[in-house]
Amino acid sequence: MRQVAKHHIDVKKKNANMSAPQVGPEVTVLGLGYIGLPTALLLADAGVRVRGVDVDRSKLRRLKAGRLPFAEPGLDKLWRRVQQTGAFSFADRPSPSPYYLIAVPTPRRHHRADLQMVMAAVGSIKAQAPPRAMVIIESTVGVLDPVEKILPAVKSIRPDARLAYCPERALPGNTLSEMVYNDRVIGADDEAAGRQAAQLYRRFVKGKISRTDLTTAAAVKLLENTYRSVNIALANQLAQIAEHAGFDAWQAIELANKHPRVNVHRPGPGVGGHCLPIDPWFLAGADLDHSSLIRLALEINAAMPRYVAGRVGALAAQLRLSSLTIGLLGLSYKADVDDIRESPGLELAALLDKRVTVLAHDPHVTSRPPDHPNIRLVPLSQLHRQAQLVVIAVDHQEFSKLDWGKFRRLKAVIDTRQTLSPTTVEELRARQVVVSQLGVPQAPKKVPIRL
Ligand code: SAJ
Repeated sequence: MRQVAKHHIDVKKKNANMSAPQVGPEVTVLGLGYIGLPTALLLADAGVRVRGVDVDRSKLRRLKAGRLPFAEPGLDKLWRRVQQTGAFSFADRPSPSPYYLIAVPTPRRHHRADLQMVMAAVGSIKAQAPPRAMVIIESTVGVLDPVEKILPAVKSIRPDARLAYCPERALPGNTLSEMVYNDRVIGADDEAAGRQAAQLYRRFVKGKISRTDLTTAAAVKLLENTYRSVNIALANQLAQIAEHAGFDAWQAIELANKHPRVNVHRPGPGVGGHCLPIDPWFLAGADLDHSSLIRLALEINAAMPRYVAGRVGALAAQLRLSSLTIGLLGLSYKADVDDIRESPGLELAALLDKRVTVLAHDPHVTSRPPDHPNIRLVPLSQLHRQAQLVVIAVDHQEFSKLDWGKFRRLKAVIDTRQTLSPTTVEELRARQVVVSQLGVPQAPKKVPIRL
């Protein structure tokens, strides 16, 4: 801590001394996305001079005009505060810096992380990295990638360049708070590199910073999301068993979770986002022969949108609904975010009969998703007028407060997220609306849960 504080004072002195030679930003952040931008702003807010670099010029123009490219609680306020300090600047290429922090996407290619963008970012530093430059990777990569691929690339910049792997672990929707208060794991190829990276993170991280080697750091990150993926797969299987065996999976999970060593996650219409459907592959891909559990969990979760689509078809047939208009509540991949990447709701819409019109409403999503011709993004009032069957795909807070009396043509509701309260279910059934809840048998036992 002391060392960090001293460094901070030194920097201030340097800035005050107008005759000192012009030095570059302390940190260059490459990739101004969901992770890079908040990290850059937190560093700048902590008094570090930061240059944000992105290859997407339209994003840079947007930022320069003072507009954020995505929504995240607290980001707007932080952004406005940092703008006033002048500590954050932008460019489309890096300049000399003691620290380069890389947070670019790593999409999945077959069973591995596609490192193209990481390698391009590392390559872009090559011409101007100063002695002992520190390269920190936050992007999620395969468990073997830091040692096998990234370290050689960093050492080719210059032999004394240092690498640290500090995987991002913040939850979208709570990113800023988690970036500050969560514990961090830093992997490095030597003691000095680990220490140097930890000094930087200490500027804004209030959680514990643990240091380890590069491969363990990658394994920790992937294990966390794999644990979640496997756990959700268990919940999704339980939901299906429950429907056949005649018990309420949500109640069963809630009661099981009272046990001090049990933490079963929640079932749903699928597992979306840019992490959970992908990251387990980056662990399994290192040894496909010994990762059958991980791969099976991915399969179970990936099959959930089809399971829900089957329910839509069955209900439509049961109710003899022809020229079906479905209301889809929720397009984002999870509650209270605007991100539609790998969204189970979109997958579900794509699986429905092409003759079905899907009227989608999501208070967080404002533009129609590309490549989904059968989806129309509409205001809630249109669902009120037209939807015969409504699928709740996301448990946005707004959906727990809906006035179901306004849905005039409603014949059935499929709730995949346990969003409807028992009272609402009763009211809907009293109106002869069929209510189907994922993980709940059609005629559940009438014994209320007593906790
Ligand atoms: N989901 C369920 N049931 C649950 C929990 C989640 O079906 O009980 C679904 C969600 O609805 C969503 C998907 O899983 O479709 C993923 O959501 P999430 O909230 O589990 O995770 P992400 O992808 O938003 O963020 C995860 C986080 N990882 C962990 O909590 C271990 C986050 O901390 C990571 O930084 C992020 O992945 C990442 O970037 O890797």
